Amino acid sequence: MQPILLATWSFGRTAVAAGWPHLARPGGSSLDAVEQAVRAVEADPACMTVGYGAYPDAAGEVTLDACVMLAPARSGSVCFVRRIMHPVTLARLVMERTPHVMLAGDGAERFAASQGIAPADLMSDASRNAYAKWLAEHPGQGIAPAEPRANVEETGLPQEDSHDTVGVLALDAAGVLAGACSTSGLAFKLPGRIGDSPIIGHGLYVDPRHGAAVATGHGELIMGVCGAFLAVEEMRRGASPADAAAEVLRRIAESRTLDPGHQAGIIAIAPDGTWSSAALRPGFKVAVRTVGRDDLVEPERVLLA
Ligand code: SD4
Repeated sequence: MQPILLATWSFGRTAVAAGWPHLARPGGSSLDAVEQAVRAVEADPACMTVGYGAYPDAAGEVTLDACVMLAPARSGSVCFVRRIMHPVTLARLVMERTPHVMLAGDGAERFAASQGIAPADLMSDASRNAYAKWLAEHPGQGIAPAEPRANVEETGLPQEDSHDTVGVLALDAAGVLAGACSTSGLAFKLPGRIGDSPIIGHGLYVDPRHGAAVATGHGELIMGVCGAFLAVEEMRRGASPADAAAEVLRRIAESRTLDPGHQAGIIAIAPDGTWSSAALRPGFKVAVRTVGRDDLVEPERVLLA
C-alpha cells in the first residue's frame, strides 16, 4: 500500500511535512503520523486558531479541542482544555490509557497531569493583543459571537469570528487508516462552546472497513449532519470518496438557510487509498503528501459557486 497523508487548509502543509517522516519510514504508523502532523500546527504560534497562541474565547481564555481515531472502538478526545500545549497527544492518551473516549476541561487536565504533561500558558503576545483589540471593539463581550466568515483559515490575518481546524488523515503502508484533528474552535466564541472537531463522528470518523473522513469549517453546520460519520457511512453504502464528501455538504445545504460566511470542507479517504475532498464554497484547500507528491490542492467538488 502506498502511504498517503492529507491535511486541511494551507497550514496543512506544515502538518504533512511534520507527519510524513513518521509515515514514510519502514514500519511507519498512520497514528504516529497524524499525531505528529497535528502537533506541528499546535506548536506553531503563527497559526492563530490551533494550539498555542490561538485566539481566545470571549472571556480571554484559549480553550482547545482535539481527537484521534483508528476505528469505531478505538478513539480518544479532549475538549475545553485550557493549559495543554498538545491536546492531540492528550486525546491519544485518552484512547490508549483510559477506558473512555472523551474527557473535558479540568478533568482532562487532571488526567494530563497524571500522565506527566506539564501545564502551559496558551496565550501568546499576539493572542493577548488580539483579545485586547476585540474587547475594546466589542462592549457586549461575553455574548455569543457573530457567525464566522468563510475561509478565514486562508487569510493568515488576525480576524474576528474566525474558525480553524487542522484535520489530518493518513493511510500507512500496512493499510492502517488513522485520523486526528485539533482546533481552538471559533475565535472569541462564547465560553464553553464546543464545535464538531473533538466529537467522534462529527469532526472525524474512521472505520477501517469503509474509510475515514475529517471535517472543518463552521462546526455548528457539521454537527447538524454528523458530517464525518455521514461521509464514511456513504462510503459504506458504496459511494466514492468524492460523492461521499459532496453528500455531506449537500445535506448541510438542504438542512438550513446558509449565510454567505458559512463554510465547511470535508476530506474523505477509502481503505484502498482513493481520496477526495469537497467544500461548501471555494477557498478550502487540502495538503497532500504521498511518495513523489507534495502539494496543496483545491477540493474536487464545490457545492456553491
Ligand atoms: C469548530 N470546526 O470548532 C471547527 C472550526 C474549524 O476550520 O474547523 N475551522 O467549529
